[in-house]
Amino acid sequence: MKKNALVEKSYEVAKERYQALGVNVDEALEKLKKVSISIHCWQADDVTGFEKLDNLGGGGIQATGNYPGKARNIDELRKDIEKVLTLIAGDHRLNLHEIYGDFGGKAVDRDQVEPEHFASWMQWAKETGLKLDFNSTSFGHPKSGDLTLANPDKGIRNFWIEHTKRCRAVSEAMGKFQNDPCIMNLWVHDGMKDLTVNRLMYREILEKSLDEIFATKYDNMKDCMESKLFGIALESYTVGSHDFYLGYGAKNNKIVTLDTGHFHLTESVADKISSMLLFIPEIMLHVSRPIRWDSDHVTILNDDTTELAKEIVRANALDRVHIGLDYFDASINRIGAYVIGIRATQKAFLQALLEPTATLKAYEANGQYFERLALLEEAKSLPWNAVWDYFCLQNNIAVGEDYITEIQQYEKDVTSKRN
Ligand code: RNT
Ligand code: ZN
Repeated sequence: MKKNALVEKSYEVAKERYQALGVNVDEALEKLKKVSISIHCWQADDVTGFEKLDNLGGGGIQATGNYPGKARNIDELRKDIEKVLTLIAGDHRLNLHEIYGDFGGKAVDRDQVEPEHFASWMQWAKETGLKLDFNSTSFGHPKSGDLTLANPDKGIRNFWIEHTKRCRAVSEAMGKFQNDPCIMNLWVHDGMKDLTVNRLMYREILEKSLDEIFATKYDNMKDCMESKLFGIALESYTVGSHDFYLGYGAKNNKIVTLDTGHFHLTESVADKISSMLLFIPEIMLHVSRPIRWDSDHVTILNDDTTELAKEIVRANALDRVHIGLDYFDASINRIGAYVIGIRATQKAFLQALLEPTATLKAYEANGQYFERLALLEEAKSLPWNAVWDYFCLQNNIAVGEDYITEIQQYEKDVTSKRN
């Protein structure tokens, strides 16, 4: 039997199996199609960006590996993203960082950025069927140091405040252009390597900086703020901790970003969803995969990812949780890295959408805990994969592992020729 016919046949069988458990598979597929993923632009070039400032310095972030073929300019990055889009189903978003602006070969410092530097991105995104999200960039700059928005030095702090304000204006322009709010993520690495005594003071400064940055109200952009546990060379103290931003978000009605790589490895990020949604308007996700520490490995279909998706679906919160990816593996084919991570995230949401949640909730309400555990176990091996294959077929994209050869071909034709 031909592969497509096999996929269709398996789907029909799977559908009946799910139906018997009260799960509507077609409905799940429709919902999955609407799960929009904010694809991070920085996997394509290892978080380098296209700034023309000579004096790139200052830490904050780091990609490891040197697999050949990274995007060297805007055109190459766009080509790579276009290739990725041919291998995934659904309507998605592209998440840009400020350092990816179209600066036309000019040195535009971070406190000089304007919406016009993203005009070509907006146009291209429109033509490509993508919506844009945005990020201010406080790392990789001579003024980055260990402290940016939380810096007691007024000159440095004001430089980053100005940068972040301008990034909000860029986001507003993007949101207006695409007629859909642009979500702007604010992550600063601010912290200290060693034992920090005045932990309060830096947090007070960060709070004041944020108040100043957010003073302008916009209609076409939404702010979110991302915490971190620690950074390399900043191991002892992070000014913008989870508690800090959760508190700030709850008090000021701001979106909080959860990067799944930014917590203690035994901490469940999935369990945060239902608590946080009671107190903040929305959540932004950076779905990643920590190994030993925040290592930003490619997202895969593991328990962390599936539990996260399930919690969002169980809380009926697909409209309040924005799904973005954040990893940068420079040691493997970068287009492949994108496709694996996006597909894994979609598979996690598909599994969540196919869960017999109503039955599970009823068992729980009745105190039938054996039944709840048994069905949770059985649900893991229900034929969701047949539904996944059908989803790919239905959307005219490579089914199963077929995308491997397509990426190999693109490598042969395109990325291997970059050096
Ligand atoms: C860093 C944060 C942040 C960055 C991007 C590039 O630890 O996760 O989201 O990865 O801004
Ligand atoms: Zn992140």
